[in-house]
Amino acid sequence: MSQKIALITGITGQDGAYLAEFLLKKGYIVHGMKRRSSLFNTDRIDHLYQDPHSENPNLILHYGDLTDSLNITRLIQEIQPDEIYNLAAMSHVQVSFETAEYTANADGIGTLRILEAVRLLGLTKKTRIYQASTSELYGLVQQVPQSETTPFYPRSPYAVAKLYGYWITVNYREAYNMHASNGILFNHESPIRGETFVTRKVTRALSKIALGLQEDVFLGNLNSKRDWGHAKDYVRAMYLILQQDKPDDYVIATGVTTTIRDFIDMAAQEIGLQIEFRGEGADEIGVLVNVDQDKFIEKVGDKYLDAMISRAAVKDVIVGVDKRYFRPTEVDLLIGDPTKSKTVLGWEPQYDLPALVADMMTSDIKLMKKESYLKDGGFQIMNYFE
Ligand code: NDP
Ligand code: GDR
Repeated sequence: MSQKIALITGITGQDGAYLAEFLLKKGYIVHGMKRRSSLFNTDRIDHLYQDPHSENPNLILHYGDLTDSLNITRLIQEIQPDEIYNLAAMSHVQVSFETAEYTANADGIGTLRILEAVRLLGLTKKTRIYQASTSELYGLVQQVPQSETTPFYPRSPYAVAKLYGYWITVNYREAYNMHASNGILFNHESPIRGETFVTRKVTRALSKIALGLQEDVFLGNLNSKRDWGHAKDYVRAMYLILQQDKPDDYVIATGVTTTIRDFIDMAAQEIGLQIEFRGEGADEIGVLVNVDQDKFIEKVGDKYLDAMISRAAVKDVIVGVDKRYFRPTEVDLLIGDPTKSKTVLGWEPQYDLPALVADMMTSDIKLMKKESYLKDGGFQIMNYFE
């Protein structure tokens, strides 16, 4: 059988990187669309990169942008993909309030551009399309837990743009008989999650705090609840959706929901730090009250222990709230019902939340230790604050 050909938009993002790795292992030829940027932006896929001069590379990157119809049409014509995974998006909910028009263009109309290109090129029988839909569609939730039949109520320009993407995918499926499906994915995270999403912001910050590279971290709404899974499990679901005989829409979630506050607590405990939260709303703080010394030494090292014990002795503040991170309209509670994906796709996540937290903390401690060595060696380290 000849090798299957996939096109991944958003290949330089978290999901694009995991999906590319997954499909390459399955023997696919993977084409990825990346945006031109003034710095290299392929960190997440560099380990998969093959020199284009090598014989028959299986990973091929192309410049492109979801806002450029001609580019998309030309790429699809050249590549003639069996499967398109449309993962590219301006994916930050809070940023979408500041860049609403661009978000609508990329996340909403961008989806239309792909569907229409496949139709115009006469590829409706050959090319299957996966659309990266989102639990943000449920927004102000109308039902708990949320399933494929729960009505949508989007609460941000991002979610409204994705609502268009969802429905135009359904419409092209029904109007032109296309194999086009939505994965309604709930939040999924990993060690390569973007640094400004809350989980990664927390795991990075706690790692830096433990290593004495940072004093504290400021966050927004600690009360909201999310259903968090591991991105590695979620890209497997994307693949399974496109292997079905019939196109359809699926919720991918764990069915467990947790507050941001509890996530911080779990991440801190993973390295032996105990945080107590005091106060409410914008006045809430998280203070360091205890250090599990054996755990801290095992996970972080003894070099940094005394400093942490001293901070715990005075109940030092390590988490603060900054109203800047509050959203004009918030999504308070997400919890998905993955029954359909489990029964129809046979999808089962391998990571639960504790395993996800452990994976992220282990990785960020390692990453920040590198920074620490650089600092000790007299080199400047960057402070990537939001
Ligand atoms: P990331 O933000 O990590 O990656 C987004 C990708 O899209 C990056 O490769 C980015 O390129 C690219 N991109 C952004 N704008 C454009 C554009 N105009 N043209 C072409 N490429 C563009 O997102 P994730 O990997 O986390 O998510 C993948 C998809 O799934 C997104 O569509 C997201 O909205 C959706 N989703 C994500 C969930 C999650 O919890 N992670 C849950 C549900 C849905 P660059 O690297 O240059 O910025
Ligand atoms: P979300 O993820 O908006 O659910 O979108 P994010 O991690 O940004 O926020 C989750 C919740 O945490 C609260 N929060 C903070 N969020 C950020 N980013 N930074 C903070 O400092 C902070 N403090 C508290 C937020 O208010 C929110 O309630 C993600 C993206 O990947 C989308 O693309 C995807 O569609 C959805 O998940 C499912």
